Amino acid sequence: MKENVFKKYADNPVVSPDDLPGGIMYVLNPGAVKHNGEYLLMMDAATLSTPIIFWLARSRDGIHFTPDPAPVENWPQWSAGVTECCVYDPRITRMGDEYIIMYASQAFGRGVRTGVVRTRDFVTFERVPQAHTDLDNRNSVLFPEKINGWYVRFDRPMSGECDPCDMCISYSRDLCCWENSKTLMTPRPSCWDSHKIGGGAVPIRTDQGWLCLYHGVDSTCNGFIYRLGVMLLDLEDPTKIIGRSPDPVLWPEHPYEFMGRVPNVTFACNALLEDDGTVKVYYGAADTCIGLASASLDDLIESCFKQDQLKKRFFSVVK
Ligand code: BMA
Repeated sequence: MKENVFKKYADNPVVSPDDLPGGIMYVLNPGAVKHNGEYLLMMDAATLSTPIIFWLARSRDGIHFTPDPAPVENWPQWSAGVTECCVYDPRITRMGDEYIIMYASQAFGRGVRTGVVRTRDFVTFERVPQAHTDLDNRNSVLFPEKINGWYVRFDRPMSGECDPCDMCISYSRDLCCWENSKTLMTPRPSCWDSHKIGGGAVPIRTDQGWLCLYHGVDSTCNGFIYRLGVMLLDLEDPTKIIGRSPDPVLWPEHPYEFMGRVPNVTFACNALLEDDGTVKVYYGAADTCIGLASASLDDLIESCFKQDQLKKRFFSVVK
């Protein structure tokens, strides 16, 4: 192993709390898109005493970002008496000329659920009502196209914050009502993704299948470690796993990833494919700042087919 599929930008982090005004202490886990010739990050941001809000940052070169002077305004409230008190981990999917944002939405005394909001310009936002309560479900990531007439998303039903979780896939005709939920993948015993797993970036269409980055959590006696893995899913039937990397492709290895609000965390909500075949990821590091890492699409696809010889020899549990 020890072979870094993703190369991290040498001057990471690319966004730090000090870049934002107003006592922001933590900035993390952005959704990312290219919009109007700019790289746009929609970041989680929090002070010591306020819950997480969304904050935009923009860049012409994908490296040097300027945060907006103020957080996102005009974020639509839930109807039906649900008051959102905390929002986080936005995944932004472009469909046609609009963006659909799926994110974790926490309401006073009502747990966490997936919120769905659409925008064309990141100035005005419109909520897509969810047909049922869909409580205790987050890490939702919408595929960038309908498959056989269905919207498709990853999601991750959960019980407690620290409990083991599987990664699921669900379908919808209208983005409101989600059905036909199936377990897509489970944690692998004795591996880096042994405790819980969940969606990461919006899937990228390749000629070999949907390339998907996901997060895997390992539980140690000193806490969790969050790493990123990659898998390929069938283009026509994304419940079919074509390949899953035995090793993580990105993991905490630098002080800014080890130290912060939550140590040992690398967590991604985006993956941007460039014209030259490079995949850029803006990832949350230690729940405190944002790093940039790049990999070639070909290397990521190859990782999905790799066999881990050592594990194959010693552990029968690894698929
Ligand atoms: C997950 C999410 C992320 C966070 C990560 C590590 O469960 O809540 O927002 O980055 O934990 O703390």
